[in-house]
Amino acid sequence: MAKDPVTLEEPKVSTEKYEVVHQKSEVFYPEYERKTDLRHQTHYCPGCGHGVVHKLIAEALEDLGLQDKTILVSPVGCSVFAYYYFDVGNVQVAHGRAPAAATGLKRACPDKIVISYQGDGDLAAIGTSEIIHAANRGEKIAVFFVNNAIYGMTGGQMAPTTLVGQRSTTSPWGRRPVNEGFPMHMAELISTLQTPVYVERVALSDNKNIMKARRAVRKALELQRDGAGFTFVEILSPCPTIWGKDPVDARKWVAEKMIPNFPLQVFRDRKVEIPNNNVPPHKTVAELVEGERQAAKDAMVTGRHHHFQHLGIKIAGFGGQGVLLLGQLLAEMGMREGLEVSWLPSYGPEMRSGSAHCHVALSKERIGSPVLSHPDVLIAFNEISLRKFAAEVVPGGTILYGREKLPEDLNIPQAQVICVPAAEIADKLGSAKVANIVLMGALLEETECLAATTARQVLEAKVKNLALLDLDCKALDAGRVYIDHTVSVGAVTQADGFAQ
Ligand SMILES: Cc1ncc(C[n+]2csc(CCOP(=O)(O)OP(=O)(O)O)c2C)c(N)n1
Ligand code: SF4
Repeated sequence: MAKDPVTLEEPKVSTEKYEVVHQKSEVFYPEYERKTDLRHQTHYCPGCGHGVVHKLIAEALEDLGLQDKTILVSPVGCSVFAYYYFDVGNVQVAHGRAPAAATGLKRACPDKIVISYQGDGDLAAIGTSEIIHAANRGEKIAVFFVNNAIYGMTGGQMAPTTLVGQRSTTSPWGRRPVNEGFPMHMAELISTLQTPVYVERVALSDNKNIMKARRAVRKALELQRDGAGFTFVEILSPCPTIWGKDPVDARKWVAEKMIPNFPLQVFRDRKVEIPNNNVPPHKTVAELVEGERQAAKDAMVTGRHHHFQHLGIKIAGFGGQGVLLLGQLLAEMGMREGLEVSWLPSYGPEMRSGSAHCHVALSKERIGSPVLSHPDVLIAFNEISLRKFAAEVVPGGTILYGREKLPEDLNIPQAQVICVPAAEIADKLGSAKVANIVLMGALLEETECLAATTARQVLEAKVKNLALLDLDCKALDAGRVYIDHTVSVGAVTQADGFAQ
């Protein structure tokens, strides 16, 4: 006999007899839109401390009336989705970078309350330098540091805060100080710095301690409201799932194992006066952009006709030869002549002698990409760069090679190659340093892409040392004259310096 289909009925629970005393703070969204269903619950595991910390922060923001002024920076870690829950300004950042992002936000919007919410992997491992320097600068941000002694999100790797003897997937025999070092005490570390105004460690081990944590969270936010300075609250927090415990045992573990290792304490609670002299005048981003725009307009050389729609120039050589600077000067000149420009540098970790190149685009239209796969012009300061990039130049393009002769075995059929012994010319003028400006002069003369008068204006604006400016102007002229001479002599063969 066929059975009736089973239907699930909504459980009938009457709330008539009950008064609802626990309500969700209005700082949380009414519904969490992370998923199409389960819009009333977070993604946290049952018994996870993150949910409790969220609640403490939300209630404090609500009670202090700070919801509309708050920007919460959420980290990478289990709390990555905090922005789905808090109805405040939200930014989610790369792993460990929350204090750096919070710094930028607070400096750009000084009247906002900025919160950096971080786990122990995020704050004490990949983000160690960000948190220490933000604390040392005394950034006016509230950091809530949820220490659960493990990487929760990624399945339980050892964190800097993992206890001695505690097992993790990356310390399967238990953490051994001889191999992995001792746990890091971030609240203690930060309280050695001069600038923080408030540093406290609290725990979510039992209701009494949760009430203390509540007070600490509130106090940190009050201090932010009052513009006091850097505040740091470390919260020892259960992670039942990764610890392999039920929620009750996980709380016990916080009390019995974590607190003895990470003592609960107020490490710092004081007003700090930081001398505020010699601070540059504060301008808003809009004022700065407008100022730059006006300066660019004022400096613009108008009325020049450019014979190209788009010109791509690649400049390559060693670090220290002025490769990148030459690109910047050309871009600046292009701007002054009313063109769209881009400058894209690329260099190795070495400051000097490593390879360096840059792409400069000059265009009458907006530039789609600053990367030039096929430049119209290559300025190669040395043989390595010439060999590496010559084939990229477009057919009919131009190569300025900063040596007297081309290597004999090198054949570059598609482009016109002009050899300009820039270092020798610069040397004769008094300094090999201006070889890049010699090449700039050669480029302007050969391609007529930008005016020599603009080059002089840019040099005058950039070079403050008058002797050097004089040398640069001479180098510019010398590069131009060299091309004039080469072209007028005309009959120079490829191996000697000029090739078609
Ligand atoms: C640059 C980068 N490196 C590594 C990761 C992988 N990763 C994601 S979360 C995480 C650790 C999170 O641990 P914790 O900050 O303690 O937060 P919890 O999940 O325990 O709350 C790591 C290493 C990543 N997302 N990005
Ligand atoms: S893994 Fe741990 S920290 Fe992450 S949500 Fe679950 S209990 Fe919380």
